[in-house]
Amino acid sequence: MNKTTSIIIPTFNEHDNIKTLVQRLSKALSGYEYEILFVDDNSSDGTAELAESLQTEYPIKVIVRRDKRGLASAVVDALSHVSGNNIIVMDADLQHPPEVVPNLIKAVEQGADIGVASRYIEGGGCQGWSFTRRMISRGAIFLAHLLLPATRKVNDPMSGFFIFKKNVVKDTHLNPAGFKILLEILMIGKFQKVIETPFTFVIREKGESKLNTRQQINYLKHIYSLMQRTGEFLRFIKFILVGGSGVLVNYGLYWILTRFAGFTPLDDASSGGIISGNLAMAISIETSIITNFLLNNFFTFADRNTGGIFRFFGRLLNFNLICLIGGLIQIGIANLLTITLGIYDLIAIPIAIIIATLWNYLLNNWWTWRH
Ligand SMILES: Nc1nc2c(ncn2[C@@H]2O[C@H](COP(=O)(O)OP(=O)(O)OP(=O)(O)O)[C@@H](O)[C@H]2O)c(=O)[nH]1
Ligand SMILES: [Mg+2]
Repeated sequence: MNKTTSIIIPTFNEHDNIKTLVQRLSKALSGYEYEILFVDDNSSDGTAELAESLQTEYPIKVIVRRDKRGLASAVVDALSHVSGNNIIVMDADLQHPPEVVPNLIKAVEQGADIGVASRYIEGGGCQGWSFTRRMISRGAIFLAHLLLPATRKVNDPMSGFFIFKKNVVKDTHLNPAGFKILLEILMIGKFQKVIETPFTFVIREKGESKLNTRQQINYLKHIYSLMQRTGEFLRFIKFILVGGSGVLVNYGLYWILTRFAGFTPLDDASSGGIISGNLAMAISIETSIITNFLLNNFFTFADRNTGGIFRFFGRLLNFNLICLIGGLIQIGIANLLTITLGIYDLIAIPIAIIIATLWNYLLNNWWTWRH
């Protein structure tokens, strides 16, 4: 069994950091079998040359890419050069303390397929971050947890410091845009167990940050691309189709009850339509909620429809509650748009329906059919 750990380190103009990095890694990893792979995107400050000069003393490979840029794609390219079965990814700028690497190796030894050095568990943190950067980071994680359910197992799916077994990415096609390679691996890779180990993301002392607004927009594109590739976008479309079928059930049943089953139509006030018509409507609404629930349970969320009869009824209750609040949201927004803002009702109501539908989808995805 090959026990080598391959440490992939993407670099772009990190000349002033890599010597210290290699020295600290070598100290932290004495007694371990390991190799370091620098993937450099043709830095102009001599990073690759310095890395090559360190090869005489340390187990280092240097890959230089002359026609490409990008952190995540650098990691993917490096994968075809690794000789170890366990692969670590980390930054070159010492923000990922090399002393944490043995803890990541331990995670794999304890049976994890993926080990994440996490800022957002007990004992972890971010040094010197402004309130805004903290909020952006938390918001990015929230978005991933909301839209990409497989990431919910991990508190810090945005971490750039992690380990994984080579098998996790075997026969997969990784295609990340931007910075977030762990996100790609969590969504596309094959794994069972993840262990997180805490670390503090320290301040960069040398060299410059390459994280910019463009990377943050790339992140949104990456989430959308993952939603498409993993079927999460299709799930949303299915939910909408099921919702459409619910409208037909709702309307159709009201028609049957009031025309053929003895209920009085709502507009027939003189012969008791107010009570009987509303009752027919309430029965129709609840029936459509139940048919929507069944279709979503066995179609839209068929892959997450686990557990016995109690879970089933628990979900039905959740679904009812969320749809009820969704209805109130629709009424609230429609009132706000028309009465307070003076918007034409036939424009206001579709807007309110879209918002309520998003609410229904996201909440049910998050809670009723929790992954
Ligand atoms: N090969 C390669 N490496 C890159 C590229 N962009 C960034 N890196 C490396 O990826 C790591 C992380 O980049 P940073 O700029 O430090 O990003 P960050 O740590 O998220 O942001 P800061 O906290 O501002 O430093 C560093 O080792 C960079 O040298 C790139 O386009 N190609
Ligand atoms: Mg950095």
